[in-house]
Amino acid sequence: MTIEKILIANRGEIALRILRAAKELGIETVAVHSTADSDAMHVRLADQAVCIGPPAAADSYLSIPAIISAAEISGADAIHPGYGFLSENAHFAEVVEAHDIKWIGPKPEHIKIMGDKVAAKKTAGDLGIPLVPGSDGAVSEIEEAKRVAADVGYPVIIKAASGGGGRGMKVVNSEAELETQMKQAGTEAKAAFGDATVYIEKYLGDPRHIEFQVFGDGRGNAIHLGERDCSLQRRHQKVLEEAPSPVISAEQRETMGKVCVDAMKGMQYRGAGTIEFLYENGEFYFIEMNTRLQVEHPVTEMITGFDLVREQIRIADGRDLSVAQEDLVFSGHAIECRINAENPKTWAPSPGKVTGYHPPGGMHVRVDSGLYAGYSIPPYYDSMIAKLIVYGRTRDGCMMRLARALDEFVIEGVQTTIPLHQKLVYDPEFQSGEYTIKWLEEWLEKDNLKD
Ligand code: MV4
Repeated sequence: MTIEKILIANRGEIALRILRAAKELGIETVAVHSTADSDAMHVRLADQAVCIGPPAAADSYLSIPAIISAAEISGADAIHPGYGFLSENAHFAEVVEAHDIKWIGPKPEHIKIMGDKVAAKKTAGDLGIPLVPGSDGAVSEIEEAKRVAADVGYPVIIKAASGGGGRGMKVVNSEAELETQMKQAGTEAKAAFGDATVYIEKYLGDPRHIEFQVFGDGRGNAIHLGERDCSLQRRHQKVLEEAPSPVISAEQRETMGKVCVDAMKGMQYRGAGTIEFLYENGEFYFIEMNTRLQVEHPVTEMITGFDLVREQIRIADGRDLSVAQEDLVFSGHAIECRINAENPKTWAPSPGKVTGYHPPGGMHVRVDSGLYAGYSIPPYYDSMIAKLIVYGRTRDGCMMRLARALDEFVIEGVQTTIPLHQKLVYDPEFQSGEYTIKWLEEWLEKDNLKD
């Protein structure tokens, strides 16, 4: 290892996750934090900590000058961005590299391409990944929009090129609605992202969201680590993720995995990535690629035994991939529950002091969290306060263990989404594995927590 000291440009559970991987590699760690996070666990566990600004993320965790200064002052020779914040900011990646600091992430050019959803689709298609049928690039003229929509058939969906994560999408059911919706989508995209560019896709009515974890060395070698099923979402926020998907066969995994690996080899992708698909009637369609470590990465780690953060650090240090595809074995089942400090009925954030904390333990139970008794959850950031990840040899065994672990989990002083997960894990439809992206919101509508 030539990396000796990593600055972690993040907070919360992911800062701890990175810090742990670094420690296990014998690498020193630098935490950065806002004034609201002085008492945070990542600050306590790091070898060094630098305060980078006031509570507002724009002035601290998103401040490139503050973070670069912290790296220079502390002598960090690498930066890991975690997820969110600056993790998919290609400009930040370039600035880091321009300061001779190793960027623990993909090549800036690839972050840029995948951030532009039109360029991402073109790149993925050219590399042989199956796409959702739709426009060949951006659409600006209504006549072209009509042609594309008639071609793929209604309903269609209009998406913002600079969007992603579900923001700025419009479903259009007939040609009569197309023109108004096109204008509306463009106006909203301009207001939200500063870019009015939109594109059109066939609207898939009831797909699953399945994503493949990939890794490249930046020199044309790549592997995949199987898929995660992230269909259980509410308002584009994932609630529970599992690996493997309950509906993907070993043959399909191999076929799709090869498609992903060949594409990553073709672009000489570096580091960790996630290729997102919609899956319907046995077919996969590319929608987006994420050029970061994802919140739900632990379910992949549980079924492969492969440390994704350790690999990210090794790759950033110029080493070869530590495993060959043939050496990877997918075994058993893992489920992750995102535990948020929220009112489980209204979803209103519930920050405040954690008066009591008892995480579950036992075999195959992992809790990634920066919580401790006496900690005050600040109101300025994401409400996710813990991830409970459970492994079992079978999906049924995994769900039984999850129910047990949720029952053990005590978080006092703030409201959490633990009760929601307790209901979910006992639901027969969830247990059947036969759910799609619409299922959770419909299930929540049925007043599941209000009795
Ligand atoms: C779609 C779609 C149906 N058809 N694209 C939402 C987030 C963004 N990454 C893509 N999204 C969707 N794109 C086509 N052509 C439905 C969604 C979608 C969705 C996707 C994954 C998980 C949850 C979702 C909830 C609503 C809509």
